Amino acid sequence: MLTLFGNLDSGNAHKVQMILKFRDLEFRRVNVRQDLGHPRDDRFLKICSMGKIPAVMLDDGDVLTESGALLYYFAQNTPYWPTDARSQAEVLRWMFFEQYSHEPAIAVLRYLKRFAHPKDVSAARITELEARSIFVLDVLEQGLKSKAWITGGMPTIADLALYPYTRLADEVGLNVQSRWQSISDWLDRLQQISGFLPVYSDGAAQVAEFNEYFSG
Ligand SMILES: N[C@@H](CCC(=O)N[C@@H](CS)C(=O)NCC(=O)O)C(=O)O
Repeated sequence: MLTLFGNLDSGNAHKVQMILKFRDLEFRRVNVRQDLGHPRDDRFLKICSMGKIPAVMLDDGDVLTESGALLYYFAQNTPYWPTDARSQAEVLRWMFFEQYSHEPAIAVLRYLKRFAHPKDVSAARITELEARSIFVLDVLEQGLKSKAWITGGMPTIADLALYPYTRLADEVGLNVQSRWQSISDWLDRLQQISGFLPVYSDGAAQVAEFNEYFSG
């Protein structure tokens, strides 16, 4: 069975859960928790030298990391990864935007507001990230104005990549429903796809705690 290393607070891990559920692929989850320092534990670093979740161990023991690479891998031969080069480039364009602009604004803001120790968080940094988060949501709103999905008429892994941290933006005081109508409609649309897994939900068939898995 596939093994996903990640926790339920992580939007990056949630992207992988989403594609696995859409693909109806069974997996177990190892609960790798940032608040307990698990990503930098030597035992985890042997699996993922980058020290980040999500990571997926395939049936043959091979390990793949990075949420975008995992989305790409599991979307092969499905409508979530289009077949022509221009459409693929469009999907990648939005996925790079997610990794370079969207996630570093909203996910980092969420991390600082929800999980970091207040002494490590400056008001100036919060103000800067709030402005960047508003900017990326404006970009996404523009992108979704005239289409159902971010790259056109069909949902792709670009939508899955953008979903979790956009959905979680309300946790940092960015009320998507009242300010970004096209994004709000897109969130509703995605949530209606058969097999959709809501944020914070566990799609795993089995869950192992970190120490349990690594002592086994
Ligand atoms: N580019 C990576 C980012 C992964 C990432 O930042 N993961 C966070 C949790 S959401 C993490 O593991 N942080 C642990 C750390 O940096 O110590 C991806 O998209 O998978």
